[in-house]
Amino acid sequence: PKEEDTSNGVAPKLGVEASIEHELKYRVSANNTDARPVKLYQSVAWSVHDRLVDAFDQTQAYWKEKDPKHIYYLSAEFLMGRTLTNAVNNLDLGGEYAEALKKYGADLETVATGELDAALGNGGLGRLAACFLDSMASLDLPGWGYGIRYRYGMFKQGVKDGLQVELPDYWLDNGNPWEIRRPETQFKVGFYGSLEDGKWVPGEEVIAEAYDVPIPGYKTKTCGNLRLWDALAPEEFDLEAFNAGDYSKAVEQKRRADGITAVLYPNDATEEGKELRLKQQFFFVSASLQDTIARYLEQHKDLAGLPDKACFQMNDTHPTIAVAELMRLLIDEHGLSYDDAWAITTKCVAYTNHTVMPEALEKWPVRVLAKLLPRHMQLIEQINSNWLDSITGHVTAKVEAELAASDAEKQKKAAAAAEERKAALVAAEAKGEEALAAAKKVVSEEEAAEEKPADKATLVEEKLKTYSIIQENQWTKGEMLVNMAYLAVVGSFAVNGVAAIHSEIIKTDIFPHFVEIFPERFQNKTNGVTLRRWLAYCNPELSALITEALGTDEWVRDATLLAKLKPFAEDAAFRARWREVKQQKKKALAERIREQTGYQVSTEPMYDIHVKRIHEYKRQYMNAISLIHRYKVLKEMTPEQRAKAVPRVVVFGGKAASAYYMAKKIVALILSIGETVNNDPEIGDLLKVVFLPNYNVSEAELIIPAAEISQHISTAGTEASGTSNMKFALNGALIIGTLDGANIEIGENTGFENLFIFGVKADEINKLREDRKNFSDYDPRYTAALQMVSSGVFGRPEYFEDLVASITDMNRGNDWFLLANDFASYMDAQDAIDELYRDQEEWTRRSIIYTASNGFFSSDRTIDQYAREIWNVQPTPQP
Ligand code: 26M
Repeated sequence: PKEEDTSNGVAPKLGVEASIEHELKYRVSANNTDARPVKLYQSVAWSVHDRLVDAFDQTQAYWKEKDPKHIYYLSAEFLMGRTLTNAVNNLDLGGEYAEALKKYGADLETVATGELDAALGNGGLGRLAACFLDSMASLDLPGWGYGIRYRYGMFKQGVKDGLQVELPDYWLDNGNPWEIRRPETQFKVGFYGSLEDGKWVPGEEVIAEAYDVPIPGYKTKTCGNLRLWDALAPEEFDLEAFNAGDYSKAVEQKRRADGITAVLYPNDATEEGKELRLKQQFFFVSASLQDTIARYLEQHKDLAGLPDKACFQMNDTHPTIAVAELMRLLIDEHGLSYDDAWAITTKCVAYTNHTVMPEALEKWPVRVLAKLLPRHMQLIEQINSNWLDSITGHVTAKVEAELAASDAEKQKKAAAAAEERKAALVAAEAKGEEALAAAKKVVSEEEAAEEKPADKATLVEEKLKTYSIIQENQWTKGEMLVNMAYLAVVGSFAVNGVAAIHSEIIKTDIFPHFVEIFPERFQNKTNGVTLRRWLAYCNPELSALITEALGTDEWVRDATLLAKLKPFAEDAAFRARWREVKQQKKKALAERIREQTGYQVSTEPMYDIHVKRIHEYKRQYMNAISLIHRYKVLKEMTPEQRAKAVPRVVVFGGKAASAYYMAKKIVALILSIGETVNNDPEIGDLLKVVFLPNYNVSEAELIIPAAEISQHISTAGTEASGTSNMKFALNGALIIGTLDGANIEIGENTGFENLFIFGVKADEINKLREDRKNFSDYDPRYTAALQMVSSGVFGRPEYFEDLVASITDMNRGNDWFLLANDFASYMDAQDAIDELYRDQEEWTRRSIIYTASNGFFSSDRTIDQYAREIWNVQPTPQP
């Protein structure tokens, strides 16, 4: 064994080979002969862990000494996936570990599969946070993530009797080598209670205890931190209660604390409004802010300087209670005035919006907030009333301008109406007594109904309500709600969307009145993905080819270098090798499909992939309907025609939130279509429809490199950005998509002629929604396909009845996501795909162009923009 290893500036006591052996014997208690895959994984992981800890300690000590401004990324979700491959390669130890593992007849790739995914997130938002941590460390930016150490992450999806089933995610079962428990870092977090003489006396307290997850940068000495909080009862067994014989009270406290960090809410894009969820949010936010302030005060005596040392980025509204909690800590715990505290808070906090779906925008009932966090509710009221005061002048001027504009108009209208009435009376008088009396009645009714001159004060009051952070529930009159997005905008110095179109939509549709007041606050930061995980490590074969072509692997650090691949698209020999890699990845996916579903799929057909959370707005359902049509067409073909058809393997993956009724039916429909199509001997390899269960980060790493076409077909204006579209493009999969989210910017970078774009545009949606089609006007292919569902071709017609009604019945959904409007152009795009696939040279050429064109979507670029344009945080590498 090598005795010393100095890579990464770190010199662990044992070399790689010796350390694996050591961990295997002493930590995992296995010997070479019974080193089963999981045990081998654990030994390797612990060996890597030690190296990470060295890098971590050195970085954190360096940053403490230099005291640069830090970014704190507050997020209820971090969807990390597996760590081993990423850590080994970021530490640049891939070669050494591969070498050391030969002794066990193992390779890193296989050993890595012994790790369970850390799935502490739902989907796009959580995975984005994980990519950002990788980029922050890789750019040497002083930054920490702050979140929750859920004991159960995203549920495991199974399939039983053609339906999704949810199983618990025991991710910590085999221990977690990637975290370091910090029993010395604990903070009290209070809930409930009352205000006594203005001071909050919590009715319940829990302890937040830190766990640190080191985040190695790519080939840099920097190792960042993800600090996750666990909840403990104040004393695991409250001694007083125990001594007093109140055993059950002590147990109850422990149960309550455990509940806070027990499980991730599996809702992506629907707000549940559960008190426990708010408890989770406050729990991690309070601990994170207390922790930051405590560390700040170790080196500074005056909190006035906090904005020069700390920025809190709120990942969606989930951590928005930070605005109120930072105010409370500054005022109640550190003695600042309200105004000073507000000045500090609004220089420290920034907010990223990730969705425009109304049902996902968090609005907490005042009643719930006031009970759980009475002091915070009081502060929010004060923030709101100061905010409304500050804009009353603006709103009054606006009302006056509107009144003035409409005044002239109104006077003219009123005069004309008076003239008309006069004429009517004259005409009626000529007809006699009876007619005159009737006309007089009409006139007096009209006069009574005539618009009174508007009362300015009332108008101002009405308008002010639209700016208010606290609003009446539009469904449940009388219930007051705190609009968390509004609180976030008012409390932040920067607000951003996550793709160009989305950042415009939030300005025009979600926060237009805040844009009037703070136009400079609104920004765009188009999302990105880490090229380490999503190209270099998940697709080493393609990466090797890229590196060979470019003569350097610098593109892993500097994604703009990928552009240099473009000329290789014209090189037939290179294209052949590119195809060969894709073929290899398709083979691996086919193997996985067989393992997971039992279906045998050929590697010859086009691999068409649609993976993401299941949601009506993402329109997996429209894809399913198109496949029914494809099946029907294939069935109707003669054998000669079939011989010329372009075969496809269509793979779906994605979880439906457990309570999302329609999403679950969409999963069931896809499974049913697969069952029918895949077992139809007439169809054979011409079409396979596969639902791959339990789509997660690790499955994505296998699926994405195998894709030839990927689907991003949300109703225009609904998908904030999408990030898998970027991963697919970088792995050379072509895109079929709508003009939505980051698809647009991918089109701009790749050339729209290289994408299969279809469907209506975002600015046409509102009009189309008002003006819905009649079922009889639908495309006949669409109608026929739905008819097949209703008539039971795929079984269980009653079960699918609601699903069909949701897009055909005015009173039951009314096709809110406009499948009918886009179906024909979607089918045209599908035909164009088939046509292009016949020309494999042109297809491959485009595939290379995709990889070459999309370096922009590296999260390194995104994070660099956040650092410069929002955070004002500087790279601080160790010398
Ligand atoms: C709400 C209530 C309870 C539990 C969870 C939620 C919740 C969780 C996540 C609500 C919304 C959530 O996320 C919205 C989201 O994932 N947005 C996605 O963010 C990505 C990263 O910016 C974008 O790429 C996606 O387009 C966007 O849908």
